[in-house]
Amino acid sequence: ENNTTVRNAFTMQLKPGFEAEYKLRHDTIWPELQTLLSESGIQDYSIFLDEKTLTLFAVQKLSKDFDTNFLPNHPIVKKWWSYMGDIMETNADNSPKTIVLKEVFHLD
Ligand code: RM4
Repeated sequence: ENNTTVRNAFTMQLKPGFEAEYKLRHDTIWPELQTLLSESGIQDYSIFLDEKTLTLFAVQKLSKDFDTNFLPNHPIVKKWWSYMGDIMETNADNSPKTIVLKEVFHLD
């Protein structure tokens, strides 16, 4: 990796039976959310599904000056989280339950 980005990874949890729906909602992600995520400094963002456990594995490449407080407080993100809340394990504020992962290996 170069010195202007950092890697970030975390897991979320999908509810049973919503595998296709989760993919569909991301295939048709709101354009305003996509723009917001990019402009916030997420330069690369993938989500993988473990079909056995329904764990969602998210991995991102973030700008070094990425502000972790910006997205969770943005109205578009809050609206997306409320929209997604019926198919994911969530906290009381509709944000997805996440577990931050520790990097143990990287090969460029
Ligand atoms: C996920 C979840 C994440 C969001 C992505 C785009 O379902 O809501 O928080 O970053 O969508």
